[in-house]
Amino acid sequence: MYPMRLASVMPRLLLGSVLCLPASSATLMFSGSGGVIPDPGVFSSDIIVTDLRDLLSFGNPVTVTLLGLDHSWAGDLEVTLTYSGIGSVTQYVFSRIGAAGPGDFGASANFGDPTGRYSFNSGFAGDLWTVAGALGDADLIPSGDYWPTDPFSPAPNSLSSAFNGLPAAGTWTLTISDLAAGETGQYIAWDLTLEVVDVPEPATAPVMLAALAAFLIRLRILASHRPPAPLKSRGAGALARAGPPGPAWRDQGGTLRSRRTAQGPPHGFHFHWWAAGP
Ligand SMILES: [Ca+2]
Repeated sequence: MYPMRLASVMPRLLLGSVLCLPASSATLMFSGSGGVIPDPGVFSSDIIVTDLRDLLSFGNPVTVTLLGLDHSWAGDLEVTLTYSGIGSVTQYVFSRIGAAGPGDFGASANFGDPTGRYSFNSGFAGDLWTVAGALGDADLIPSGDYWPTDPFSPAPNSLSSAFNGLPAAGTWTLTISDLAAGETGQYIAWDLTLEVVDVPEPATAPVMLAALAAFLIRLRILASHRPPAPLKSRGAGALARAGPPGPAWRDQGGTLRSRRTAQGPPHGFHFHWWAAGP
């Protein structure tokens, strides 16, 4: 029937509506475990992501947050994030803050702000090297939003964009190394925040436009099919005298009805239904 045909193409109509929307993102947050950082030595923690969406292909979709980080010499530490899925990518979160080169012990300030939240994204405005460099060896680096850095440089690095376009699914590993004996620390946990594609990006527009064209063609074909003419009814007595409404009308069957008349009790008669066209 005509209404059912229209219903069958409604999902394609909705697909056409999606075409008009710009790309949008969704935020995923995951937590990994913490622990005591060996002195010297390496502590690592994995987060397994199974979400099937991809990271944004633009901007800075990756943020790392260290929770409860407490260490008595900031310049001892090196932190990296590694993605293992389709290939493997490793980026520095920070490394030996304040150290100008190998053998430099770096900033002596402490991690250990009571609020315990140090967050890193390449788009953040906080300069950890400048903040730590202005503090003494008994001072606490304040929690905050800082940009990530490579070894021996205070400049922002590409931690947050190096994974752009990759599938979120995979193993994300945080590695914290204490590179100098003496002065120790630990952290409680870490958070991984990922911005992923939530609807098709503009890059997929050609494919989606082809689907829209196919939908419009199908809609035009359906529009050329006029809906069936309404059924007409005629009593059996009238049929006996006049027949169907026309030569192209088909008998759709009859039903038994009853009618009360002024001359006597109710009596039954057949009611036939007719449809126009073949
Ligand atoms: Ca140490």
